[in-house]
Amino acid sequence: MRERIRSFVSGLEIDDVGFAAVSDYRSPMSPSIESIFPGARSIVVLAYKELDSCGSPDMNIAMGGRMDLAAFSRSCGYKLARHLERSYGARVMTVPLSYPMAQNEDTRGAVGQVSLRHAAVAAGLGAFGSNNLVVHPRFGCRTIFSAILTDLDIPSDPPVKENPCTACGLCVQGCPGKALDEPGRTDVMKCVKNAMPYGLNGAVRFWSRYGEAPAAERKAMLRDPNFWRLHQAGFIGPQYFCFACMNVCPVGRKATA
Ligand code: B12
Ligand code: SF4
Ligand code: SF4
Repeated sequence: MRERIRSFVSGLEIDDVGFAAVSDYRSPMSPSIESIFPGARSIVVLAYKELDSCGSPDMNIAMGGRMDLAAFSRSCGYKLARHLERSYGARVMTVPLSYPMAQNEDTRGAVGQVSLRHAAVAAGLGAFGSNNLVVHPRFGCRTIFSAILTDLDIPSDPPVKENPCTACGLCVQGCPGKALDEPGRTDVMKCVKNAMPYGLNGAVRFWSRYGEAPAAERKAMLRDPNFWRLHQAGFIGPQYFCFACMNVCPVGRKATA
């Protein structure tokens, strides 16, 4: 079954796939898989190499490439889920790239329903690097994951033999937000401030100022590009303005899918 699923995945032009038994998935902060999908037994993790867009100095092009990947992965995940249902009589649930995600006081909006990095590691698709990203042996850090939970009983793929991260330190030094200085931990607030200026925090700052501003200043605020960016985020969704920790990494630099 594993090889037949692999071949279906390859036909969808997905770059890599790994399997993890639910019992091998360990993510200390995330909810249990049982609480999401009672009876789930394995996680099919899909890996997608980012296009060179993510290396563009123009963040609109970089984010556009990520949005293409998000749309492609959604469609592929759905197709594979239906294939597992039809061909194997499986029960299936898809896990999105990032959103939707629980927004509550406990998680502060920074914990996914399923930690795709921990799932990818359990599925033998890479290991945690010094930037806390999962480094894929061929594609390096420029790899994005999605997953399908299923009640099919598929044992885990073997873990990667060697961590592809060489601990060169380029990602830690190259983080413009200084969010990677503490080993094994990303300072979420520092990363968000630098990488998502038009996310929730940016919106709260803008509307708090707007609420207190006199009429003339309000008019000026609405004619400011900062507001235009927030408005754009309202219809295209969250935008990243930093891809540095993926880009500076030399691992898999020249990889093609
Ligand atoms: C919320 C979120 C964020 C938040 C919070 C990040 C965080 N620290 O968890 C913010 C907005 C800051 C963020 C930033 C980024 N994100 Co983000 N994010 C997510 C999301 C939706 C959930 C993550 C989560 O649940 N975290 C909470 C729990 C799991 O983290 P944790 O238990 O504390 O584990 C951490 C540490 O313990 C450590 N760790 C655990 N074990 C080990 C072992 C070793 C040896 C080491 C060194 C570290 C280590 O690493 C973990 C991450 O910090 C996932 C998608 C998903 N559903 O998984 C994407 C995801 C993690 N993001 C991703 C990416 C690419 C980014 C950014 C590069 C932004 C961008 N331009 O895309 C930055 C990178 C920041 C970084 N270097 O850590 C990718 C990572 C791909 C990969 N190859 O690893 C994911 C998986 C999205 C995807 N579908 O592929 N992200
Ligand atoms: S996305 Fe940017 S700010 Fe966030 S950890 Fe990576 S390099 Fe640092
Ligand atoms: S840049 Fe260097 S230290 Fe950072 S993840 Fe890549 S190989 Fe590891």
